Parts: sequence; C-alpha cells; structure tokens
Amino acid sequence: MPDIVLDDISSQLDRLRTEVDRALRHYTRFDDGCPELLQSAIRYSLLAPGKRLRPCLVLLAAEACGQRSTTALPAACAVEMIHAYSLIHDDLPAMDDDDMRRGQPTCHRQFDEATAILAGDALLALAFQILAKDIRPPAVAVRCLHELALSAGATQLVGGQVADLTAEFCDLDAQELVAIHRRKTGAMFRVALGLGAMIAEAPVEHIRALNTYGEKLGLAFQITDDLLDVAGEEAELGKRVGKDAGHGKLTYPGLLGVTESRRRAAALIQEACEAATVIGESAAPLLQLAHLVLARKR
Ligand code: GRG
Repeated sequence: MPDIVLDDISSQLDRLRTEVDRALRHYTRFDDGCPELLQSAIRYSLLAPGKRLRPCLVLLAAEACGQRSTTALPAACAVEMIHAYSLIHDDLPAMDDDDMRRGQPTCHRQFDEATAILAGDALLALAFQILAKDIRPPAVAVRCLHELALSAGATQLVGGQVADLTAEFCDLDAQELVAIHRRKTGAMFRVALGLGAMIAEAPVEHIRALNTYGEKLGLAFQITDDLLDVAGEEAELGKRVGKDAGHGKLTYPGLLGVTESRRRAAALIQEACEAATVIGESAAPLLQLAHLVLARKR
C-alpha cells in the first residue's frame, strides 16, 4: 500500500482524535456533586494520551455509512469510556497488577486502589448515560445501549477477561486463544463499528459487514499488540519471551511463533478489508486504517 494513502488516514485520525478529546473533556466536566478526587482520577485516566482507536472507528463507520462524524461523537466517547474503565480495572493488583499505563503511573498507583475501582465504575455508568442522553432518535439510542451493554458485559468483555484470568498458566490452543480475544479485544472493536453504522441508520447488511470488519480488525490488533510486546521484551532482555513471565499469559507469538503470528495478522486484515468493501468507496478510510494497524509501532 503506497505511503501517501497511510498519510491520508493518519491525518484524518489526527482530526478525529482532536474532536474526541474535546468531547471527552466536555463530558468529564462535572458541574457539581462529583467529589474532586473522583473527578481527578476519571480525567487522569480517560484523558491520558491513548490512541483513541475505538472512538475513531465509531466516527469512521458513521462517515462510511453517510453520516457526519459529529452525530456519532457521543457514542465514540461512550466506547472510549468503557475502554478506559476496562484498562483501569485490568491494571489493578487483583488483575494484571500494572504500574504504568499510557506512559504514566496507573490510576491505582497515582491515586489509590479504591479510587481507581470507583473511577472505572463511574466511567462505565457515564458511557451509558451519554448514549441515553445524546443519541437521537431514541429508538437508535436504545439499540446502541443494548449493543454496548452486550459487548461490555458478561458474555463479551467481562467474560473474556474472566476467561483470560482463568487461563493463566494453562496450555491453551490457538482456537481457545482466539476465543478469549474475540471477547476481550474483538467485542469492543466490533461494537465501535456497529454503533457508528447504527447511528447512520445504515442497512442491516452494512451493519453486519462493519461488525465483521471490526471483529477481524480487533483480533489483528491483539496479535500486533503481542508482537510489539515481544519486540519490546527482546529489546529489553535480548531474548524472546513467549509467555509474559509475570502473569503466565499466553500470547500469539508464544503459541504460534513470530512469523505465523504476522501471517495471521495480515490474513485477518485482508479479511476485514474484504468485509468492508460491501459498503463501497466510502469505506476507503477503514481499509487504510486496517493497513495502518498492521504496520503500527505502538
Ligand atoms: C477489566 C472488564 C475488564 C476488561 C479488561 C481491555 C482489557 C480487558 C484489558 C487490557 C489489557 C490488554 C492488553 C487488552 C488487550 C486489548 C488491548 C491491546 C488494549 C489496549 O488498547 P490500546 O493499545 O490502548 O488501544 P490505548 O491506551 O491506546 O487506548
């Protein structure tokens, strides 16, 4: 893919990220009633410099289906809030026990464990509040609420996290690993695309196509994440580490090797792009973004 195309999507993403960050700041300006400590912890984690990939996917899906991105901005923020809550909780001592996130101390390190748990809880609730309040018409809002609740809930994000924790130090096969990541990472990507398409009131086959694109992109994203971790570990330790030594988590490179993991990521990106072509020319930015994910360095 020529560099110029990836340059185009990169500048489009910069524009969308700016819109998302402005809206996130707006939604976390609590007039009164929110304790100062809680507000600080929410804004500290949510506004930290993440890639904002999932909210950008909401906006790109809406644009691909003929809707202005601003109409989907509340849903983009809701998805980023669910993502931020999941990262705060995932970093807690009871889960991954991480000290750093997005280049800064994790929420529970910067504040304390109780505040981090409660900041995550508040973000989860705020996501649904925003969808209910700011998505129009109400019938579309209800569909979005239902889809996001499903994706963030016991059978998808939370269920995937439980399956991941339960599988620590177990010997999984590739199918089991994919099943975990389909829920843990794939579900939030899939719903990001789905919400954008629903807000644009796209025909059902376009919503389905974008859900497929989102799930495949999410799985590819997870593989590239594992590959970047291995590259980082190699640089640090001078050797390849298949399982995360601290957590006993199995990764794609640990299970399949680096070459096969790269091949799988590329195949998933290809499949994602094929799914999105149903939408037509307006899906071009989504195809470019998929290639950007494959080439990503962070
Ligand atoms: C606690 C319910 C619950 C779920 C946690 C998201 C998650 C599930 C765990 C985070 C750990 C992890 C490595 C998940 C895989 C998905 C992933 C790579 C998340 C990080 O996403 P990025 O890279 O993060 O998009 P930024 O900071 O850029 O938003």
